[in-house]
Amino acid sequence: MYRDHSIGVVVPAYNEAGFIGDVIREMPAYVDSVFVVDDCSSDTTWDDVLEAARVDSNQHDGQPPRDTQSSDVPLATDGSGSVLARRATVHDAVGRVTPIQHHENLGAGGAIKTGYLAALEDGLDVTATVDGDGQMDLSQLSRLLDPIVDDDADYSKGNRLLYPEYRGAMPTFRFVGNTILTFLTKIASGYWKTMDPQNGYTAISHQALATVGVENMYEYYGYCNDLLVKLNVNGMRVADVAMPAVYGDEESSITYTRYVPNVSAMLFRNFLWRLKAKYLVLDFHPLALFYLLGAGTIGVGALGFSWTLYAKYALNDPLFVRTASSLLLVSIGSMFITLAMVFDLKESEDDEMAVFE
Ligand SMILES: Nc1nc2c(ncn2[C@@H]2O[C@H](COP(=O)(O)OP(=O)(O)OP(=O)(O)O)[C@@H](O)[C@H]2O)c(=O)[nH]1
Ligand SMILES: [Mg+2]
Repeated sequence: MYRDHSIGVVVPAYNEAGFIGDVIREMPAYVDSVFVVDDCSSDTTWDDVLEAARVDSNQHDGQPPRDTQSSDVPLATDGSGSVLARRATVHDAVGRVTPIQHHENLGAGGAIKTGYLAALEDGLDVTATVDGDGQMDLSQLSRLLDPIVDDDADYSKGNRLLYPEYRGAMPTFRFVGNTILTFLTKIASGYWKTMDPQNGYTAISHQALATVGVENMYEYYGYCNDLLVKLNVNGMRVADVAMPAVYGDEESSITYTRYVPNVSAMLFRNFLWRLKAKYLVLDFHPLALFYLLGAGTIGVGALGFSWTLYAKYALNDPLFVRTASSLLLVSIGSMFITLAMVFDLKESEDDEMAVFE
């Protein structure tokens, strides 16, 4: 228990032999349940998990088992068992560690989703996510839990970009990819002050987890970005907690040239869904129309400019009037979009907080 709240930690693990054991053994004593999800590793990750769970359970021997309240959230079923049972085998807990094995490799987001489903069933007050490669400093976990326990936020996440010395620790190619996705996620999610949206060090309240629809979570690497959009539509408060990143001996397996386009496409779909759900269906705000009008006007302006160039070089028509009209349309469209962004920013302004050192 942490300040009278039961705490679960989801640890996704894929080929993390040599790292995962330390993550489990170093889990703070106040954590009640650890859901380690082995994503069909081909190395000794699973054996390491069981061994570390036994060591951890011996260390915590004598502590009374946590009194779990049963979840008030029924998990979706299709007649063949729960979503959780269809995707993974949940083994008996060894002390506070519940080892879970995927039936097939489902990726980092897929492993988080499985862990979230297990945490929801257990009805834990707060569920954190900690990677199995040791990149997250566990002494910082309480800083993610505090905003939720204090009821200042429903979701909190690490932010490795707030201070120059933290940013400096990030390799350049990652920093560029992160900056692009930070900007796109601001637009898509409506959390305009939130940075470093790919940060997998997070904590979420039971209520928020029950609300966001875990069954439909995106399973590729952009799962954190996807979650932010869903949190925004549901009016959840987000805390961005400044913290350093730890880069050690682990090997990066992210292919940024695939990652950035894939996540960008998902964010675009999510953005359109958010506008529709938040501003047209659940409530109404003209900003959704401003966005559409702005995009349409810019589109017409751009087409007009292409025609202008064609007319100039193929038909030798004069350039000036057509160019001026196209530019005017692009400017008007940009004004509509800026206005929409300002309104959108205002809408979620009170739902965002930054936690500094
Ligand atoms: N690469 C990879 N990781 C997975 C997969 N399934 C679960 N994971 C786990 O998801 C977590 C995050 O994956 P990482 O590859 O470390 O992603 P990252 O931390 O954003 O990127 P790095 O900075 O390269 O470590 C780790 O704990 C992995 O073990 C998978 O299919 N592939
Ligand atoms: Mg990692």
